[in-house]
Amino acid sequence: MSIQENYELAKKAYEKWGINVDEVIETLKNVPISIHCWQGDDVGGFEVNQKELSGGISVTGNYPGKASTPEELRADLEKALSLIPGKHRVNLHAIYAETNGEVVERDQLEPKHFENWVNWAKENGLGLDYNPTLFSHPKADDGLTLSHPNEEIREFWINHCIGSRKIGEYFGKELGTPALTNIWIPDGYKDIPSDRLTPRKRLKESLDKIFAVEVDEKYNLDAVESKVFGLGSESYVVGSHEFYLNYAMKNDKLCLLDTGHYHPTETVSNKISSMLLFSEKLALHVSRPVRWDSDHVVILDDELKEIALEIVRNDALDRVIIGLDFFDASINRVAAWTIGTRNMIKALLSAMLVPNEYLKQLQEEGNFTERLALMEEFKTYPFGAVWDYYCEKMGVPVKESWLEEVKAYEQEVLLKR
Ligand code: RNT
Ligand code: ZN
Repeated sequence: MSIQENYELAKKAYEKWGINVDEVIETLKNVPISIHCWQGDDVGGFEVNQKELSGGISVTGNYPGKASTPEELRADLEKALSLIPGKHRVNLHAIYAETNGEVVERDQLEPKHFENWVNWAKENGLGLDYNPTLFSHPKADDGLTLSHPNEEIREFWINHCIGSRKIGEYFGKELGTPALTNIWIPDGYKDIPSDRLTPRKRLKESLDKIFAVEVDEKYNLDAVESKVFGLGSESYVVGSHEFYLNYAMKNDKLCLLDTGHYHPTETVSNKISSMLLFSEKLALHVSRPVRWDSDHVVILDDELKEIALEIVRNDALDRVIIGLDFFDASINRVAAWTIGTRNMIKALLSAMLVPNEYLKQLQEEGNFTERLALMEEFKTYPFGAVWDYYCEKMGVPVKESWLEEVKAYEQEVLLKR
């Protein structure tokens, strides 16, 4: 049976439940995923005085073919994007600036250092998002940045963050879609602190200074990302969930929830509805923690599906900004992007192919038997047939055939580096 025939059959099965599959496909087409550039080079970046990755995050593996120039990274991204259905965004970090071999301190970075990225984004019809980089730098060696006791160090990072918001604004203006500029800092302590308050007070003051500078929200949206622990900050993280949740609510900023930044039995899927009741927009870093914040490639697991359901059934596709955040150097990096992003899209599609309104109604009526029965039965509905049709329609490889393209790219490009 052809993809089309399978699709027609699947469509009938869903239509019985009032799901308009053609409409679902139209909706899905317009949901952008922000693809993180840093999977392509193990969070390396292109700084002239490149330092080792720090900040309590870590990439393991040494799969060959890592991108080491902006041209290579963009070529790899283009390859991955050609295997992923839909129009998406690329998420950059300050360390991916292009400075023509010159040393440019992070607090001196300007839009011009991202001109090539912007031109490339225009050519490829992509939006761009941004992150200041507050790690892999001598001024972050103490494991403290915006909350550092030393004022000079704090000022340096404050200025870097202000400059970053302007770079985000530049992206938004040039590309006609607002950039999300997300601040994540590694600040914390390995061992039990004797004072939890003072560093948090300093972080609060630093953020106030960063956001005191006017940047047009039409072009740039600010987000803050919390964390529960990192390597070397096991006992205390200054920018905890409660810290940023309160900060964001009071100051009208976006909270960014990274799925690897909570206690192991705590789920981001269960947080989305609460967040949406109190703020217009919410940002996500979809990642996969395995026993810890390990940043494994996103798979189509129960939590990913639940996150997608929470976005879809709460009608929040334009309120939740979906970004990815994983870095695995033990497998082909183009494949890592492709697998992770396709899975995110699959999860959204599968969430749209559920009679969400009817299931809500059953819950309201207290009919938990039918609720459970249907939720389970829908797990084996022919979602794969719709996914295959969607890939074909969007002009990207169907099923695992994308892997052949990655293998060829590996032979022709990656292994020759
Ligand atoms: C670290 C945070 C952060 C980084 C990126 C590189 O734990 O998740 O988002 O992964 O900024
Ligand atoms: Zn993250």
